[in-house]
Amino acid sequence: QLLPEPSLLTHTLLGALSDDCSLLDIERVNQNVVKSHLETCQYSTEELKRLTWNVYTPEETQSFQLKSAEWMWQQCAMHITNAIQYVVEFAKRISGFMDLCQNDQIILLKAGCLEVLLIRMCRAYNSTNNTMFFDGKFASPQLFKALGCDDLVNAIFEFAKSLCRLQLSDEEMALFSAAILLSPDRLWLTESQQVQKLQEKVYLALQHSLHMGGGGQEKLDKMASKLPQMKSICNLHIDKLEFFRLVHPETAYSFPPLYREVFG
Ligand code: MHQ
Repeated sequence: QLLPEPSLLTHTLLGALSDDCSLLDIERVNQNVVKSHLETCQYSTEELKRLTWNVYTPEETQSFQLKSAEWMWQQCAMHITNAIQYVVEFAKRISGFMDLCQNDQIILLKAGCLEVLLIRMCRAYNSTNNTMFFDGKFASPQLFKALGCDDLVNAIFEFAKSLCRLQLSDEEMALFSAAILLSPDRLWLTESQQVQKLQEKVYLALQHSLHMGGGGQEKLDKMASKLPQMKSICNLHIDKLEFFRLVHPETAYSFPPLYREVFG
């Protein structure tokens, strides 16, 4: 036999490509990232499953629709801020993240936390009835009408639906989130080399985890193909926030400080 088994070849390649990242290293990174994700994902899979049929009634939905834009924005900003705090905790628990300089930690979080939220969101999304977990129950996109950003809300729900189709496991979500958070090409990073090293390890762990599940490369490609969609949702969110700030400066000023810092 001239060619080694694929797994052997992968093994050899990994070994040859990075002496400082053995299979044992990869396993350690995997365990650390998955544990960090599970400890900080806000709602467990079981909890969400148990609540699946807790859907807002048409009356409840209508009462949200009748709220003012200011009130609805305030609520959403509050929930998003709360979720961001969990993402910050996730980042802090990734080995190596806290060894980066504080400047870079902040840059990575500011640039990546909404993308991580978009990945986590597919856990809180139910594709059978197109609803999302919001404030204790599952909500349809129409419930957010008062925000006055139907295009953003629809883009978010569409994205959740398309990501759900990939049927990512918690392990894959964890590693995907960490890889995105540790993007070495974020603007103004001072030690992007160090970030790149961390991202490489997470990426190898993701590759490794996908190969074991079968159909690996195809799934990895599909995951990578979601990145532009995530970018455009982030930009759309910034645009909507900017516009809201113009119309309701005093409400925007009273948004949670963390929300204002991350998106300001
Ligand atoms: C997280 C938990 C979580 C928390 C908040 C701001 C705006 C103009 C529009 C959830 C967005 C409206 C968000 C609150 C709406 C689509 C936002 C508001 C996973 C993500 C999740 C479920 C957020 C999903 C998106 C929601 C519902 O662990």
